[in-house]
This record gives sequence, structure tokens and C-alpha cells, in this order.
Amino acid sequence: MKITKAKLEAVAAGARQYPPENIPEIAFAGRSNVGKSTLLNLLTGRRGLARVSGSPGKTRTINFYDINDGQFRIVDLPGYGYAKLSRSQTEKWGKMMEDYLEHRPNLMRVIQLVDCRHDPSAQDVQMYEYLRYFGLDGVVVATKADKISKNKLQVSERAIRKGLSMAKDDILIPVSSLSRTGVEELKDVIEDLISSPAGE
Ligand SMILES: Nc1nc2c(ncn2[C@@H]2O[C@H](COP(=O)(O)OP(=O)(O)OP(=O)(O)O)[C@@H](O)[C@H]2O)c(=O)[nH]1
Ligand SMILES: [Mg+2]
Repeated sequence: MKITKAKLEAVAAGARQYPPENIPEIAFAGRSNVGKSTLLNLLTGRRGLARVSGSPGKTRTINFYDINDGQFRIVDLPGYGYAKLSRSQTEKWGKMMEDYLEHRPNLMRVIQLVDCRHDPSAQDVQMYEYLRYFGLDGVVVATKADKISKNKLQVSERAIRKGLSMAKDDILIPVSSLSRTGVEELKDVIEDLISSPAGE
């Protein structure tokens, strides 16, 4: 699949700001700082499209990116596990995620991102279980693959599969924004996801 165009279409803090439901969507979920916005920039080939930051908690809204003039959307979800969030901010985050993940008919799948250097956190596990419950699971990206050796990466792939209790045919793709490892494979997976009938 080729991504030739990408633009920010909507920034939403709630359902009223979502764009119309007429276009298939793929969303990125994962803890803060795992590399969701970076991955979006990498896939679209536009470095400055989504704001990337060394400090976690950069993306606090649900950001909808139009790909190829209406072919599909990539949705950058706000990260979790950001320690400095107050309780009311955490509640707001939870409600925002729930509203979107449970009530979005054109959401085809959620790609869960985990950092390849660490075992999945309790929140990663919780998120993947939640996605499984809603039938949105099945694709995981291990980010920052450039930070560890090939051997260690294999070990950590096994740890991620085990930690998240991934099914045998669930897909796990190591990706690096520096070396562009995994980008083409992920694009092919996304192409399949947007063309499969909803709910399958
Ligand atoms: N070495 C390396 N660094 C990466 C990679 N992907 C992301 N980063 C770095 O990780 C940091 C966080 O990246 P973001 O893309 O802003 O993370 P995010 O998941 O969008 O974070 P929030 O918006 O806070 O939820 C940045 O400093 C990125 O440059 C990667 O594949 N390799
Ligand atoms: Mg972000």
C-alpha cells in the first residue's frame, strides 16, 4: 500500500468533534512516549505531521488523520501510564477512550504499541484485554527496535507475546523509526485491516 497524502482532519476531546463515520479507521494505542505519533509520521512520510516529544503526555486528544484523500484514517489516541496525570485527568482520559473505542462503528482495529525494551506493563496488558473484549485486538507493534540487538529483540518478542497473552495468529511487528524496520510490513497489515468487512 502506498500512502501518498496525509493530513490532520480533526482533533477531538469528545464525540461531537469526531469526523463522519463514512471512512474506515485504524487507531494507535499505547502508553505515553511509546512512539505512536512517531509511527504515524513514519508511515505517512511526514515528519512534522503529528507532534512528537521526548516528554510523555504530548498527545492529549484524539487526533484523526485523513490518509490518501478519504481512503481511510489513522487515529492517534492519547497515551496512558503518564505518571503526572491527576485523578480527574485520568478519568477524563478513560471516558474519552471508552467513548471512542466502544462506539465507533467504522473503527476496524486498534494497533497496540509496546516498547520492545520492556515487558508489557500492567496497563499494556489491561489495554490488550480490553481490545480483545471488543474484538479490536490482533495487531501489536514493538517500537524502538533500533535500541536493542537482534538477539534481544527475539527474546523480547516472545516476552511480549506471552505478557499480552497474544493468540498464535495475532501479528507482532517490530518497528524502528530510525532504520524504518517493519514499516512496509505494517502498511500491508493496515491495507488488509481496512479492506476486511467490519467486525471480522
Ligand atoms: N530510537 C527510537 N526512538 C523512538 C522511536 N519511536 C519513537 N521514539 C522516540 O520516543 C519519544 C516519544 O515518541 P512519541 O511519538 O511522541 O510518543 P507517543 O506515543 O506519541 O507519546 P504521547 O503523545 O505522550 O502518548 C520521542 O522522543 C521519539 O523520538 C524509535 O523507533 N526509535
Ligand atoms: Mg503522541
